[in-house]
Amino acid sequence: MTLQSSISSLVKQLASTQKVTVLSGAGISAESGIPTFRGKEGLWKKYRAQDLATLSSFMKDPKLVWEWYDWRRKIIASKEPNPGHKILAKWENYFPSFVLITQNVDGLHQKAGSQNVLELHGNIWKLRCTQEGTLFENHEVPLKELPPRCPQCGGLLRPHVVWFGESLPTTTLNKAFTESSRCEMMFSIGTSAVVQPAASLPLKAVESGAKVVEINPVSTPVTSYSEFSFRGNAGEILPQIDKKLPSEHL
Ligand code: BJW
Repeated sequence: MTLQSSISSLVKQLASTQKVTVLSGAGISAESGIPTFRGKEGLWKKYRAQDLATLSSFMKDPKLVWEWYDWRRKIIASKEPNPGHKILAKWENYFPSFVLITQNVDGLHQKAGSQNVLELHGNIWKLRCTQEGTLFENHEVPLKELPPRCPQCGGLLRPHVVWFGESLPTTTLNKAFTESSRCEMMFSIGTSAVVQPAASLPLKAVESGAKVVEINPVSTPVTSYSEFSFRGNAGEILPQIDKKLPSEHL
């Protein structure tokens, strides 16, 4: 099947699909210029996850961990959503039920206009007090003081992200599993699908009777059970799907 005939076949099914759930990962922001984690140019090729993305590494050297996050915040602050983010924002108002679950912490889905985003791994623009748990939204780039301190109690602030070995936010995770099990079509976009528990969501969908659509330049564990597997960039494939959709949903 050619790319265009696969897209046409998917669009035929999407036209009568009421419930769509999407799981996105770092790859959807790659075309905006934000590095992914794995793969040739991934962050984990240059930096060790165990030195920068665990609570113990943070407690050992908060300044080092914050320097890395401050550098990433600087990169992200200068980037804009790409056509992939924008189509997903548009689909929120197109499908009768549309849920966007993301592993990304960059906030680009919201910047593109998505309003209901389930952030599984937190948000890099929020800081959390390690003493009292208070959350602060903070867009300062670069941060004035590294590591930053809580303006209320002076405690150490940490990035409000989920590190390895930490639990995902319970309510958000439960919603993500519910929405994966009740959808008719689940998109897995720009994720290597190796980090648990997020990686189990497309599997949950397929086990609950949904069809899975993958968009990724390379194959992943999701490929084997996907009904449609598009080998390409999200910012190119999503606009092609969108272009073929009827202007209004049935
Ligand atoms: C494109 C593209 C384009 C490129 N268009 N696509 C052994 C077995 C099973 C589980 C475990 C295990 N040992 C430990 C665990 C648990 C662990 C885990 O899953 N580890 C695995 C790596 C083995 N998980 C956890 O610790 C989680 N917590 C948890 O499970 O708690 C309970 C528990 C604790 C301890 C033990 C057991 C249970 C927490 C996970 C937290 C992940 N945190 C990070 C950092 C977030 C903060 C930050 O940003 O700094 O989250 S790691 C990093 O990976 C980040 C991402 O959200 C996450 C997923 O990555 P993603 O999004 O898939 O990106 P990539 O780079 O991997 O892939 C990009 C893809 O895009 C590629 O496929 C490209 O091809 C593609 N692409 N351009 C479309 N234009």
